[in-house]
Amino acid sequence: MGSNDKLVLYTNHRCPWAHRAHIALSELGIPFEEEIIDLDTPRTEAYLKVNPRGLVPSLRFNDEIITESGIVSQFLADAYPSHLLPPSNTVDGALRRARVAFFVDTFFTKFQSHLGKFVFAKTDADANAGVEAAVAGLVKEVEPLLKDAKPFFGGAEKLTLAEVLTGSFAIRIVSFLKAGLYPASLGEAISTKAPNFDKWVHEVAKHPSVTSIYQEDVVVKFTKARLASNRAS
Ligand SMILES: N[C@@H](CCC(=O)N[C@@H](CS)C(=O)NCC(=O)O)C(=O)O
Repeated sequence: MGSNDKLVLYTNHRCPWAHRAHIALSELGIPFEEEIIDLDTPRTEAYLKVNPRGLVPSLRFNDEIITESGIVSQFLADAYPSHLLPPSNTVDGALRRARVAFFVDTFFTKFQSHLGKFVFAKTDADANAGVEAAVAGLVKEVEPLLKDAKPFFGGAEKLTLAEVLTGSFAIRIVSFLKAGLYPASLGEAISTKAPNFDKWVHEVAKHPSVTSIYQEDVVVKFTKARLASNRAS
């Protein structure tokens, strides 16, 4: 794509989905403007015209609007071929897309979706069941896919689209364990039963493109408050 392209990212730095677009833009080194959307108040009419769902992120690319974090990230990786993903019209590019898509799908359906239940659970029993299911999915399904990760997906030297799409969740796992938000048993299970993931998650969590907009204290405080209110209700 051309150097005259104008990109505006509608975002909020607290949001793990919007964080995906920031990781992609940082890795691609594309200049962009940022418009912060306040998620604590109703969306403005102007923003609802950009994204009628009222969610972040959205991307304005010249006169076009693209919404949904996975679609925004894939668009950026396709529009600006790079180390994140080779061009799609090559066998290598098509295969990488298949491998990345399978990893990201496995990460979310077998692992992260169970971990997500921890924060939203109303009882300790449900929360612990979520962590147990997450560990089972991690060990059986995610860990084998990171076998050659040295340190990034598929043995890459730099972040790939796989880390663009999962990195914001990886950094939260490390933060939430450190802050005692997730139980220590999760950290122990990761280090003893999923060594490939253990290495990968810590590499990803310290990468500058992943840390750049991440405000750990804000996210941890917000998540602690959410967890407490879910348990109280
Ligand atoms: N599937 C969407 C999810 C985006 C999403 O849930 N964003 C949240 C913030 S993390 C949001 O905008 N929420 C609006 C609200 O809470 O009113 C995506 O991947 O872009």
